[in-house]
Amino acid sequence: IQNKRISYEEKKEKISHPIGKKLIDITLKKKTNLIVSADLIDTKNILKLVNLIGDRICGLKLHVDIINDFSYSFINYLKKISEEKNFLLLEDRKLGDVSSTNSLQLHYGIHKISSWADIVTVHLLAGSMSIQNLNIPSNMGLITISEMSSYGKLSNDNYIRKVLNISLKNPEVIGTVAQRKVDDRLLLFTPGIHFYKKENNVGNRYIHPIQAFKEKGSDFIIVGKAIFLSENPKMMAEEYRNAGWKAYENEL
Ligand code: 5IU
Repeated sequence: IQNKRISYEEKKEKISHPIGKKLIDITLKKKTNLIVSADLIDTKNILKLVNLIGDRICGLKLHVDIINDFSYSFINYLKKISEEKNFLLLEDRKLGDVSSTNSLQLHYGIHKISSWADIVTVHLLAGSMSIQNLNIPSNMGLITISEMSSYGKLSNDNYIRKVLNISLKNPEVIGTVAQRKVDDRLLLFTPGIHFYKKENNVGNRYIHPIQAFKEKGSDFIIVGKAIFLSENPKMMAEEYRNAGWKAYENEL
C-alpha cells in the first residue's frame, strides 16, 4: 500500500532551510505539530499561557503589534522560555509591501522582529521580488500565505499556484499557509482549527485536526481561541497536541 503522505523524517530531507529542519526536529522530539496562536494583548497573559502550554507546542505564534505593554524584557523572557521548553517563535506579521518596506518593517520600529522571531509570515501580493533582499538572519524563515482560512478569501487557483511557485523558488521560505495539499518541499501550516466549531461570526472557518491532516495534507495545526480562551488551556493544549499527532500518524 502506498503511503498517503510522507513522514516528518522524509520531509526534513526535502527541506533545506535550517529553521524548517529545526521545527521538524522539535516536532519529532516532543511529538507535537501544534502551534498555539497567542492572540493576547498583555504580556502577563501571554507568559502565563506559555508557562501552561510550552511543553505541548512546537511553536508559539504572536501578533506583537497587538501587545499593549510590549518590551524587550518580555521578548528576552519569552526567548528564554522558548529555548528551555524547545519551541519556535512565529511572528504573524503578514508583510505585504514591496521589498524595501518589508525590510524596514522587519528590522526597525519598536518591535525589531528580525532580532527575535524564528519565523515571519508574508503575503506575496506585491510579487516575487517583495521577498528578495530582505536581509533576514540565516536562521530566520518565512511562511508565505497562499490561501487563507476565511470565508470570502480573494485568492483564486491561479493566485495560489503562483504563490506556491514563488515559495518553492525562494530558499528563505520554509512553508506556506494554504487550504490544500502542497509540494513536499514546503511545510504546510493550517490555521482555523477547532474540535467542533465550524465558523465564527467574523468570517473565520474551522476544521478538525483530522480534516487538516486527511483532507489538506497539513504538517502543522495553528490553534488560537480554542486553547487560550478555554478554562483549562493546559488540558486543551494537550488535547489538540494529541489530536494533531494522532491525525498525522493515521495518515502514514
Ligand atoms: N490566521 C487565520 N487564518 C489564516 C491565517 C492566519 O486564522 O488564514 I494566514 C490567524 C488569525 C489568528 C489565528 O491569529 O491564525 C487563528 O486564531 P483562532 O484559532 O483563534 O481563530
